[in-house]
Amino acid sequence: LLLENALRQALEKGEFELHYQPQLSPARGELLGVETLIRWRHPQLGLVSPVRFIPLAEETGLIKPIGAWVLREACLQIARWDASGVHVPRVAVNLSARQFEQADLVSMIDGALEAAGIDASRLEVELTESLLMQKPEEAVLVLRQLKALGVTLALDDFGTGYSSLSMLKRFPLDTLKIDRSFVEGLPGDDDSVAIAQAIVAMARKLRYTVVAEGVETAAQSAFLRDNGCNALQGYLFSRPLPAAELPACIDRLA
Ligand code: G
Ligand code: G
Ligand code: MN
Ligand code: NA
Repeated sequence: LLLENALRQALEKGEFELHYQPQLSPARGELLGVETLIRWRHPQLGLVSPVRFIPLAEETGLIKPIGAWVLREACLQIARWDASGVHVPRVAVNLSARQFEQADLVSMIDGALEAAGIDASRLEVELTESLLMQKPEEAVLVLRQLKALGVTLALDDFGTGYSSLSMLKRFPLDTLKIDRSFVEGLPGDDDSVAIAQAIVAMARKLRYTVVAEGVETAAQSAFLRDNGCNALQGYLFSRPLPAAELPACIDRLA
């Protein structure tokens, strides 16, 4: 209860902040987008990771107002970057299962885009396999509505669920994010190489945009570039950064 109240107050007091991690084109290091990752700036504890509060936010339902804040803030940030001449083509936002059950999710997202005055194509939502498989029939309907808005849909942590391949036929997705557990062993580990090559080849054939997560070394980056990944994300390029630090990071990477 204590922590639940603390979370609720954190939202009221504006203690959450968004960090943004660049996604780059493999060949030219051009910025293709950023993934939004929430943090809690706690007055005593400092910066608190979402792994420490998102589960509780989900249990208590607070993920709904927090998630709505994330979507509004991410859309507003894109508009702020536009206004200051910083070109960030797209922002990706993680959704959790509880948010996905919200009857007003689609209108909430539409409202966030509207309030920021940005085109829906600037927003990508990241979903996980387990989220989609909870109520697959309902999920398909929600995804269709989001696509009708013009938002793009990414499948996060691809390959780690129980039904990765059936997801592809079932849901209207645009982007597959290869989980970092498959990137970790590249390029030295033969099994990792086989899995990564097979995922990228299949995904490209099915016309998905393929994003590799957790890219930490130049050798991983070169391998993923040579094997046809569309975008790379990871500590090699940048950690998730506060909005104010992104312009300098873009300049450094260019
Ligand atoms: O950046 P990082 O280690 O801290 O993120 C940890 C986890 O928290 C990741 O699985 C990420 O998807 C999740 N996460 C980060 N931001 C959000 C958010 O805004 N909403 C939800 N639902 N999950 C988030
Ligand atoms: O679950 P999701 O894929 O949304 O979460 C992404 C998580 O991965 C975040 O916690 C983010 O901070 C973290 N992350 C981003 N880049 C790297 C990386 O290169 N290596 C590792 N180990 N984690 C990363
Ligand atoms: Mn993600
Ligand atoms: Na992921």
